[in-house]
Amino acid sequence: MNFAGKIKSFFARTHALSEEFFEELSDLLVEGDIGPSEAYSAAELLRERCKKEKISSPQEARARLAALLEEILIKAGTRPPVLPEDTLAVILLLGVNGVGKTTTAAKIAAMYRDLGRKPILAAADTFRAAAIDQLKIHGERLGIRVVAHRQGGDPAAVVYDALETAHAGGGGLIIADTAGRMHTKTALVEELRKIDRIVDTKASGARYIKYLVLDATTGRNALAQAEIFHGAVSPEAAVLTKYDSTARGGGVFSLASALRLPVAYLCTGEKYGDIQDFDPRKFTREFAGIE
Ligand SMILES: Nc1nc2c(ncn2[C@@H]2O[C@H](COP(=O)(O)OP(=O)(O)OP(=O)(O)O)[C@@H](O)[C@H]2O)c(=O)[nH]1
Ligand SMILES: [Mg+2]
Repeated sequence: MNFAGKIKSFFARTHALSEEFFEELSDLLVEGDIGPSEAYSAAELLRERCKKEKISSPQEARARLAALLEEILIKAGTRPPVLPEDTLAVILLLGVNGVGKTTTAAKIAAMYRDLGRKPILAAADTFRAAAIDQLKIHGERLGIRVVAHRQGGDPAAVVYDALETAHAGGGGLIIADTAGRMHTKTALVEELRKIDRIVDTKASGARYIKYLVLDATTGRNALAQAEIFHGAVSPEAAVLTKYDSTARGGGVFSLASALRLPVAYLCTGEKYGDIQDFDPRKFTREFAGIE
């Protein structure tokens, strides 16, 4: 049985809010990819609230659980930023191999194109030749300009060029794909600092956003990746991909409570339209098996 099925049947079969109920719930939350300490704290907090509010039915307890999990997300902040049209914005997509950075770059570009903006895709993944071609194909399909250099080039130089293009053409929005090799912390920091410096000097007034792309199917591993990137490059928010391929996704609560890292977007497929603003209420209710 998948996680959604398990949580539904747990609340359907449990009649009393006993000690075992909260213990079992804590274990179940861990199965849903919430970190063990966060799961324990959530179950404890729920127990206290149910006692205080004299709640005795599992259905009511579930609604309270959803509410308290939603609070955790809201505390970390959630909405994707609104990008003012008169300010240049640079969006950088970061993350390890294969999480969906390039696909997400294309999705975000398509989304802004549909909003009437003129995004530019920057192929700052210069590590693999195929990565540059992959972004160019997206650009052709979407009718979006792609700034690219040769394989092995300097990613920061690609961003520099994209900034020049944006200034010259008035595009105003750069979405940069980056390489997905498993960075060592120092290499990652160095590469990113260089891009930071370019953006700071060349476009000091720009809105500069770093998104950490995380694959929902990797469960607890995604949190470990987030910890490394968070310490090294301080991403503003996460993008959770491949949510269509998992029924769990509880790692989002750990991201929020342990790292204060909110989720900006949820991706649910390989098509350009398969991206949505992260909705904490909807996500939490689904997680708790309410919808
Ligand atoms: N089902 C599903 N597949 C996705 C989603 N996002 C990306 N993918 C797929 O995941 C695979 C990897 O996506 P990429 O965008 O190439 O990932 P990347 O992070 O750029 O990979 P590297 O550049 O190799 O590090 C591709 O087959 C995508 O189609 C999603 O939300 N759902
Ligand atoms: Mg890529």
